Amino acid sequence: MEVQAVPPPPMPPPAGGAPEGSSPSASSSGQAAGAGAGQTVPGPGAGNAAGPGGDGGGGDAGNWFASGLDPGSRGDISFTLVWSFSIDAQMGERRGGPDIDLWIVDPDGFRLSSSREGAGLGPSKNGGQIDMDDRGAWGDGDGGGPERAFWPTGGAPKGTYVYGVRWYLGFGSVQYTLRIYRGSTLVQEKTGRLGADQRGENVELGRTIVD
Ligand SMILES: [Ca+2]
Repeated sequence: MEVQAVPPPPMPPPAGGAPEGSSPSASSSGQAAGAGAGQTVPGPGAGNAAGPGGDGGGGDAGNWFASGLDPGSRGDISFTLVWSFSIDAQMGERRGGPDIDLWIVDPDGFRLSSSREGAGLGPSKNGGQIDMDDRGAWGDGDGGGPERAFWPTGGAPKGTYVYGVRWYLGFGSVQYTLRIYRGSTLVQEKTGRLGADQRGENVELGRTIVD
């Protein structure tokens, strides 16, 4: 299931376009999440986490963050996941690309996951939910995300949120960018590679605290 509560993303770049150009470090910048930490949300054209370059890819990670259409920065805390992938790795017929998933375990122990295996999209009792799941070639999405989760203003429980990504279906590998916002402030960003060889594994990327 895919729920789209925002306008659809721009069309992905054609084959031969640019895959992820993320930083060489496999993860992280910006530890959370104290008052005043982090940086403001970049405006249109800024903060492109998936810039051009590379050898032919798909997904619209760069478009989303560069176009100002980043669907994060809502509620008390929100998570946005995008990824880019190689069209050449999609066996010809799966041009929508891999389906990777976002997961979060909230301070109450509730697991939100777009994989929906022993988890759910929510809403949880505290209002947390995944309201967008890009299933790539296996759904209506075009691959690349965004996927997003958020807790509405005044609803997010205090405590530690553990979050990560999961390979669900597809071929090859992706370069992902996961951003976490407290309100409209970007407080963490994780980038890295996820591959089909990690299918089914809940890869933990980090933790963030709401206090
Ligand atoms: Ca997905």
